[in-house]
Amino acid sequence: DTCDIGWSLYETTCFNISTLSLSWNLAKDSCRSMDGRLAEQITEGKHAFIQQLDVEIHGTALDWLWLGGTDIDSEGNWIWDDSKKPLNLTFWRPGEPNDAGSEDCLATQTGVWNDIPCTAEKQFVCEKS
Ligand code: 2F8
Ligand code: CA
Repeated sequence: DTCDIGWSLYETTCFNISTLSLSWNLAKDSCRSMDGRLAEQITEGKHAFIQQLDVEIHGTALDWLWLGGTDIDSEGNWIWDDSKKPLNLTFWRPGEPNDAGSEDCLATQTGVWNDIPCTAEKQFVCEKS
């Protein structure tokens, strides 16, 4: 198996970390426009792979990266947007998710998750088979 240029293979899935920073909704659209989706159904292995890719690209200049989770439809009920499945395994930083202000979209940084405002403009992780 191989991936397009700029995408990296983990198991049977190709991953890309965007150079653009976009709101969560536009990030979702961007992944879909590439026949992918925001990364979701995160396993231990996928989580570790994304973290490693982030460090390869950004070194220590890390910021939150969008993943495909949201509780925008029902506060506190986190789902993967594309598959509509509930989050199974989670990597919340202690104290998260806290909906501080209003935070309904899932982001990852240095191996932990946080809910942040969906309007924040962040780089994002797309995946495609
Ligand atoms: O203390 C945790 C808290 O820190 C920030 O809010 C002050 C984060 N907000 C953003 O990164 C936009 C919260 O998501 C986080 O819970
Ligand atoms: Ca938060």
